[in-house]
Amino acid sequence: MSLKGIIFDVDGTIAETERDGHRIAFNRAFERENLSWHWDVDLYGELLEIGGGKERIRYYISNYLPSFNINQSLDEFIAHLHLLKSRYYRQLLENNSIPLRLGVKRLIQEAYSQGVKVAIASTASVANVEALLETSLGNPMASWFEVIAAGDMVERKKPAPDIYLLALEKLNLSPHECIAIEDTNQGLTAAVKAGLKTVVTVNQYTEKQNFDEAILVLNHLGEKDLPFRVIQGENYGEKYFNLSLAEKLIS
Ligand code: XBP
Repeated sequence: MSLKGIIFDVDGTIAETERDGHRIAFNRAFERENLSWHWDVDLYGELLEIGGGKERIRYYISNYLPSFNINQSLDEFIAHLHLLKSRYYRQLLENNSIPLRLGVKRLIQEAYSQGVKVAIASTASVANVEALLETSLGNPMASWFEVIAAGDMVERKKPAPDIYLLALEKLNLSPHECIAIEDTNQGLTAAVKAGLKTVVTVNQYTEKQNFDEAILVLNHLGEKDLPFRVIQGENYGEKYFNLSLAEKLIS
């Protein structure tokens, strides 16, 4: 098999964490700090254009709150707010873990059992990625990820290719030996710029985005008895996303 690695994006791809996970945690942190900010579902959809929680807060302050002022450094304020938010996010996951998207667990198991490496390339912070993997996959599956490339490990976040390039370097694999799985246009751009063939599984926030550069666009990865719907691309007669389809897509 030429396929040696699968690199997963996290938020929105492995699990639907944005609307009912990160968004809620941001709002709890704002309340805790007595800020009258509230990110509703639609506003959060707009803010998702900005990858990274700290970057998203900074963007919100400069674009939505022009007269906002504080008596401390803005960097420190944002770092503090983000730390609080990350604690609430972990609590949310621990109390009410967010389920994995359809087909994700099966694909990880299939890859692991056939010696295909699995890795993460995410804009979210390492702590938040690990919290999701631990609560949704548990052990030992969470430890099957050979590489977790995430958050501030690179300077430029998606749509820059840096996080995917880092994942490839740590995997010690070249792009043509791997496939990436993403859910957003920014993530797709990052993966494609890193030279990776990329499959997109859309979700509520991303279904209207442009995915022309994807090798395949699906509603989800599917299961034997719950086939995917192909939105764009060739599925080679397969009904759910498996290693055999991945192999054909990278060949
Ligand atoms: C998702 C993101 C993250 C999360 C919040 O990244 O852009 O910023 O929304 O996580 P990906 P943090 O889809 O690449 O996994 O607060 O930890 O940044």
